[in-house]
Amino acid sequence: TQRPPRILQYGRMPLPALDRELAERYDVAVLSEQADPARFLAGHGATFDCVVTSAAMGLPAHVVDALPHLRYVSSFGVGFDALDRQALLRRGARVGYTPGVLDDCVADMAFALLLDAARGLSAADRFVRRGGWSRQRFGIHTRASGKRLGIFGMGRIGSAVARRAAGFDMQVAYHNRRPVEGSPHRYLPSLLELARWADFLVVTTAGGEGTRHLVNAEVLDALGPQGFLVNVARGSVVHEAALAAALQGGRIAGAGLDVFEDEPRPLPALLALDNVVLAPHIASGTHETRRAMADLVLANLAHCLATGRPVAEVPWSAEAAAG
Ligand code: 8YV
Repeated sequence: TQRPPRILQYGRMPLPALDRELAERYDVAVLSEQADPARFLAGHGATFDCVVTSAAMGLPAHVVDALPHLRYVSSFGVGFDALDRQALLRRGARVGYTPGVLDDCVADMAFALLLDAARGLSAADRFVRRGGWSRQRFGIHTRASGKRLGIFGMGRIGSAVARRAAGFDMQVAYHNRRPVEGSPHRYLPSLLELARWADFLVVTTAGGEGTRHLVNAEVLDALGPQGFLVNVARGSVVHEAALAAALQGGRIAGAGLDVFEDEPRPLPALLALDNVVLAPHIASGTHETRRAMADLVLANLAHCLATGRPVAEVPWSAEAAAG
């Protein structure tokens, strides 16, 4: 009998069942669980040609550089901003990821955050729990239905957000580097114009250097004191300190955030504010979606080993394009 292929797993997977399934199918070493990961890499790096990681963990250059025979990477997630592009291209490694299967759940979360921020749902929950209801009235909030929804990043996830917006009778416009061919939605040629136009600005663009801090103080001021920001993309797209200042000063009305610049550490100033809803990067975190992502991680891996190519390959050239 043949020995199963050797796999270096960078860390624990976002679905525990996948840890078990990988270990059943392959000869897996989990780097994060080695007593001395750096030493393990130095001693055994040359014995691996396959790595499994996740969008959140990424794959830094120093790890790629310690794997001289690396050929395949299978990453759990649609974002690839944390995988070191230069190092992987230098190696000539084929990189698989999991686009498509999480669009609905991420768009659901965008709407959950949007509605929560607009209607003050999390704040209302805190109010009821601390006994506020018997002492005072809960404040009046903002209508979401019928408003203007600006989508920054009209890719697969942005389109799923736009489909949901139809059910809320919202007008939709978007900004991308380029207009999306065939999109029924209004294109605005700058993010600033989109922010000026929108009541709700939802960020669904890719992360990485190309989009870093594009949502800055100027964009937030354009969104204005009645405007709300929702981010389900990457924390790096939003200047978090500028956002905290805008929320604090009432220069925007509120925000809903699933992602942060330095996860798992949201800027402490955000924690003290009642007009922002915070979630711990859970937009894809449903049984159904994480299962579908895990299946694609396994399929990419198996396909690489059988054919030399993953089923879904990272489009490096489109790095800053909408996810
Ligand atoms: C996951 C994500 O939570 O897909 C992505 O890019 O950020 C999320 O879906 C992440 O991949 C888990 O590591």
